[in-house]
Amino acid sequence: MTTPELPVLPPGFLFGAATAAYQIEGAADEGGRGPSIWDTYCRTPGRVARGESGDVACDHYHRYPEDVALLQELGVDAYRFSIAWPRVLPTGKGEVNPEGLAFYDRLVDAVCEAGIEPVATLYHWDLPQALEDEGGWRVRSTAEHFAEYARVVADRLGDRVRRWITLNEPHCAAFVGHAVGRHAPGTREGTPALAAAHHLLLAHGLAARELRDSAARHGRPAEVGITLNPERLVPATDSAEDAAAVDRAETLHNRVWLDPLLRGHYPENEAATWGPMADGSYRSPEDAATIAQPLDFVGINYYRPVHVRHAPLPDAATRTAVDIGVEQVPVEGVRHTTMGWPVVPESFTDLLLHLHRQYPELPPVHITENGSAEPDVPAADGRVHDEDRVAYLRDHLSALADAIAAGVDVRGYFVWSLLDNFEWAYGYDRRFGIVAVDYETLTRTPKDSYHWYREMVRSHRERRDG
Ligand code: GBH
Repeated sequence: MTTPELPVLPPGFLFGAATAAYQIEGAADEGGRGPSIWDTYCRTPGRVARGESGDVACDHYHRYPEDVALLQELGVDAYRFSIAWPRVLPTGKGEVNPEGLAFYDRLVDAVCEAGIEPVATLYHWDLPQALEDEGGWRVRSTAEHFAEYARVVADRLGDRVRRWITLNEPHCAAFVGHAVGRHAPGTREGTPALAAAHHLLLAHGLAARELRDSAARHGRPAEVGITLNPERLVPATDSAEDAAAVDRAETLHNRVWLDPLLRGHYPENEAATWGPMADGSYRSPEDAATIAQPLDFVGINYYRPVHVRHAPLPDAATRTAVDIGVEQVPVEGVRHTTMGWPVVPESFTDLLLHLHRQYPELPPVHITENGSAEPDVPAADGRVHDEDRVAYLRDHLSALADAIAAGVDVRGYFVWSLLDNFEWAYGYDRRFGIVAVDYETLTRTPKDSYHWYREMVRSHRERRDG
């Protein structure tokens, strides 16, 4: 393996790996789990490539001891996983399912016994279907039920889980789910998508309170954060029109989350971005303070830059919350992954510096996801020589080190993903794992990138201890 130089991160920096429940667990009908909006979406013809679903996925629900052993061998400090709300509360509220909680109990025990810190995400897109039937994220009651769920989980796991992530990428849950329609529930709406965004923020705030209350009641430490996917937005030209397009896109992707979370109000160009769609009818005056609670950290998922230009608006009658007069343009002259995403490590540095300058109040950052999907062809020797992924990880960790050197307070990095898994609407053929999964035999095979990352973590620790 060619590892010219390994990126150097500061002492105390945390290394981890990440996964999400619906993408790896399988066992969709076992252990009393209720259906989620992703079960429904996957069963709707034409939604997911080849009609695939998370029904079996990596069968992590049964094979978690093997996966924890892989993490231990990898030598990471922390493991970021998500808890499936419909396993804990099959209809999203009311009666707790003891079997569901018991699974996470066993998982957390195994992770701790391996000497790894468990970092739990409460919501990685698997809303209980019963709550969707009552309006889902479009209605306020879903945020209240989320808080109840947060309390149940914190009371049970809070003796071992110290770091909590309330939501993963609420941008995708709100806008890809309710406006683009490429994620569950798969609708194309205007104001209801903006209401979903607001109720996700509210859910975060209410849950943050519950997590801290639970910790205080039990006399335990707790750190609360949220994971966002802010975009590095680059104008296609230096025209004033494209600059205005970037400004609106910044609001749709970044400011609509960061302004309420860090500053207690929505961005001032809300009306310029959404017009009458952002009527605020779903907001109540005390929500701002609930949302803007102090954050112990913010999680950032980064994969690629997005280049955009001005575009005409569709008819008012068909306009959704993502129709803001902006269109994406291809990024030329760089390699693209199997997701069709351009590989531009410098823009990772740029994004972090941009956020750091724009939000002086930004709390410490954890990179909660970064990685790449590659066509990992197993070699004759039985190994997977994924040198493109090794280069991606190395170059992005260097870009991260550059951002830290320039003053951004980043405390940790979680590679996406430990395992090849169910890549949402793309199904199983997009592979992000540092461990290959054979979906017929469910055999796990560490790729070269796994060995490289292991070496990276080892050399970091040696520097720290040595
Ligand atoms: C993350 O999402 C997720 O947290 C993780 O579960 C996932 O496996 C991983 O990254 C890799 O994709 O608006 O129709 O063009 C990635 C964020 C990127 C999801 C862009 C939605 C846009 C869909 N996403 N994508 S669309």
